[in-house]
Amino acid sequence: MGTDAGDGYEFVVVANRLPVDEVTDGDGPHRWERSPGGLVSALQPVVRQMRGAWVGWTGSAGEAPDPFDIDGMHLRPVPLSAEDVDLYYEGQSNATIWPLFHDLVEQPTHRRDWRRAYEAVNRRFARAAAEVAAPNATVWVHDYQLLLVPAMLRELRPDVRIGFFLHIPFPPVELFMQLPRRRELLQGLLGADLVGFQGALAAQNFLRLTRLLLELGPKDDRVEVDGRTVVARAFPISIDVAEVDQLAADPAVQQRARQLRTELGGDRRLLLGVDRLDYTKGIEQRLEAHHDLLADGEISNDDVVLVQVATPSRQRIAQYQQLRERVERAVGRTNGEFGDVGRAPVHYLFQSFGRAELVALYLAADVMLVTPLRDGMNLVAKEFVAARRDEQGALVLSEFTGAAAELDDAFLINAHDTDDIKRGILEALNAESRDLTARMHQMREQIRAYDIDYWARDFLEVLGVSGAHEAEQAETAQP
Ligand code: ADQ
Repeated sequence: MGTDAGDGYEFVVVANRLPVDEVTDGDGPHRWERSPGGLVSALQPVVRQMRGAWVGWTGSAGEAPDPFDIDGMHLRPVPLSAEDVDLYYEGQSNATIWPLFHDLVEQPTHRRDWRRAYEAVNRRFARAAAEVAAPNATVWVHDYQLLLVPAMLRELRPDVRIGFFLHIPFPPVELFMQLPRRRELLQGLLGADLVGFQGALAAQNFLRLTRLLLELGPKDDRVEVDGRTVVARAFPISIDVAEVDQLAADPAVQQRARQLRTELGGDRRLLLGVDRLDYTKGIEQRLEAHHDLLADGEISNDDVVLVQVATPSRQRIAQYQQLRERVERAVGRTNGEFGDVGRAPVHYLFQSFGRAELVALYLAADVMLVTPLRDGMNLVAKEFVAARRDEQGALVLSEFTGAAAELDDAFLINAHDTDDIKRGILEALNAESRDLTARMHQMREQIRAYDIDYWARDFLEVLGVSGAHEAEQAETAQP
């Protein structure tokens, strides 16, 4: 495979970001490295086996580099100007659709120029996909930045099979109705043959809207549009369980976990939060619950420490800057009120960590706090479970995550109710080791059976891609 093959590629993934990061070592030339993460490692074997391509943005504004091949994938960069990044990405995607699809946890902004840019950029992605796809190829489009792509692509290339997967929640009907140009968005998705969601409720919301807004007649898990059938179903995403499990078995990682515990105060119980710094993740609610437990005397700084890791995210958007300030104030307040010299109740780390360090933190934790106000799935919860080969550790998990539907042996809480978060934390801290083992055992069975490979295979099989399964098996069998 060189650059764009004359007859195109049989399998094409379309996502806002390409599966690579640009790295520069000192003054040397830049190069591309495959991005870490379950989605990329799940799709790569399929892409490779099926002579596949990936269409997406490099993450840097300006001209796009020429198409290139890496790790058996053909990459087709789509350019975004600085203005596109402002309007399409930070505007319409992350300040309109993101908050609205997360149940208005923050107020969305509606702007005509953002919508226009969103449409123009979606068209650019659809054209790029149309150019690289072979006759009758399969194209798999991802996520809320590209809701219009399926219909645009179908118009350009009626021969291809189109799948779409939404990684975030799909809102209830009455919230979706608030969106300007709501019909176009729905019609955009209906360009696909298969629309996948994280949960069954999301698929139902979507199908109900086709009746309300477009007077179609959805039935069971499908709806007829222009003589075609569109299927809408849940495909709960997962993680590369084996990768996390292997890291957790590594003696160096286990040693690091012990070291972390000692550094944090030896005998203190460790509460852990790991999130992108996003207002959907319920970080403030978690900090408030922890503060109140200290204030009520239910826990003490001598016995319990909270480590909150927050990855910097979308830092140019005002709501994210304000969130960061509020979180830092809350941490300062708790540490000021309840800290001792040399011993803080909260360790706050505004940084991104490598996989091994993350797994060491999961292993060191007594209680993992996952308290989003709304979350499509939440992979951190699944990573924590995958890391706990010792079948110890407790997971406090918000009912408003997709993960709660599968991990119902967690300590489930209502993240909108501080008292309920407090209850969950205390129950988790006071649970007997036998109870924790039973719960963790169940949750580990669940995620081992339904890992990221299962997810990709299931979606592609329903989409009618033969060979996806074999591709993964062949990949696993390789030495
Ligand atoms: P996100 O909102 O980004 O994903 P999540 O599912 O929790 O949320 O995934 C975050 C990932 O980033 C995890 O793999 C985690 O390990 C990593 N991470 C978090 N903090 C980190 C840190 N400080 N350092 C290094 N890595 C860190 C969106 C949706 C989710 C859905 C996923 C996948 O919002 O609901 O689960 O897509 O579909």
